[in-house]
Amino acid sequence: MEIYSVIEDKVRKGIRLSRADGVALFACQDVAWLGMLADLVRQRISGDYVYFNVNRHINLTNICTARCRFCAFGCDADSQQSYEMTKEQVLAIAAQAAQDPALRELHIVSGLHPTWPLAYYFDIIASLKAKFPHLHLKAFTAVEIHYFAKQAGITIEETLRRFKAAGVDSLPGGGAEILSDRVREQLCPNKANSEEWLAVAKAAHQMGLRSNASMLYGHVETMEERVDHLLALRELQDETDGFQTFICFPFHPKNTELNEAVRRTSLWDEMKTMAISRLLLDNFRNIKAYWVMLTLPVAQLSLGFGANDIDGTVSEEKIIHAAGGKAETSLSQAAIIRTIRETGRIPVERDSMYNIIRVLE
Ligand code: V47
Repeated sequence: MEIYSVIEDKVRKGIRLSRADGVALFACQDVAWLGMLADLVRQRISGDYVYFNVNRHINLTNICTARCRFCAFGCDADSQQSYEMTKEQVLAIAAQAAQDPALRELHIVSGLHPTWPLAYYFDIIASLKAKFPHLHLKAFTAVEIHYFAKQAGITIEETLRRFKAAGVDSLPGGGAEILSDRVREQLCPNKANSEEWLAVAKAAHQMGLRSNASMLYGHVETMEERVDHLLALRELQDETDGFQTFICFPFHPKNTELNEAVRRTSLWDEMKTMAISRLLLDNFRNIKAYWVMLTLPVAQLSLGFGANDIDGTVSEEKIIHAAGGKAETSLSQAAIIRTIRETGRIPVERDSMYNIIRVLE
């Protein structure tokens, strides 16, 4: 049997795909077939529900010591674009967002600030928790946690333990980029490496903090490196079952150092990558089509390529818009619900742990 018939047979029987299968899938240009297979797995794992949540992004600062070559958001302290939020500003943003009684989550991701002490972050988290105990705080990527621990000279476990005690409820999935030291050496040598990113996720899961996983693709990586990235996540998920969702981020080159060298990848590649992620990550319940990154029509199309989650209302996205992101910076619940309904699926409002708030049959 040729490899694609073998793969289809495996998917239909629920047999795990191998590395060679993953590489073969990336070489396949039959995007309709890939979508059909991914949709079959999506249907089997999560049925017709498509999840969204009501959330607010807050980026405490864009000053960043890592200065990754793919990032247009981070800058040096003396840049004209740099900003730092005070605790009062953060609380004011949260208070304004919390006027919407539907708000359930604050998503907090920032640059790696050179001088802010760890106590500053604990204070912000503890103050947010005290004022808004009903809000889930999804805060600090594995890269940030790794950086904070190093700065403070304490272990990853101790850093996570203190953040959990202060009020962090889960970790967002950013900073994974491509888990390959070759790629990281080229793109982001000044932050957690592959092993360190995975070690933080594992430590978080082991202490009961769930996290998300992501992949930033469409830059200097090979297809084999995409497959190895997905398999590294799958292996850790086998061990901990602590990842809630997987998100793939197509690289946006505008205003980054790579703008001249790399073109934004195609819609074709975006759909293939979405589908192959769904197929390889057989132990992930949720695949998120992050509309901010993809734009809303592409996020909608992704629901036919394995995705079952469309993220949230977001409000004021900064990271992707700095890199030329074309989607809105915020969406109403009505727009999200309409987008899901147009696909014939059932919109489901969820909380940050994927508990169902309401099913909009
Ligand atoms: O870590 C940065 C990526 C991430 C670019 O966990 C870029 O639910 C494309 O973590 N082109 C930050 N991607 C966003 C993030 C996130 C967003 C939404 C939901 C969740 C979640 C997490 O964005 C970074 C990096 O991987 N990124 N620059 C760029 N130019």
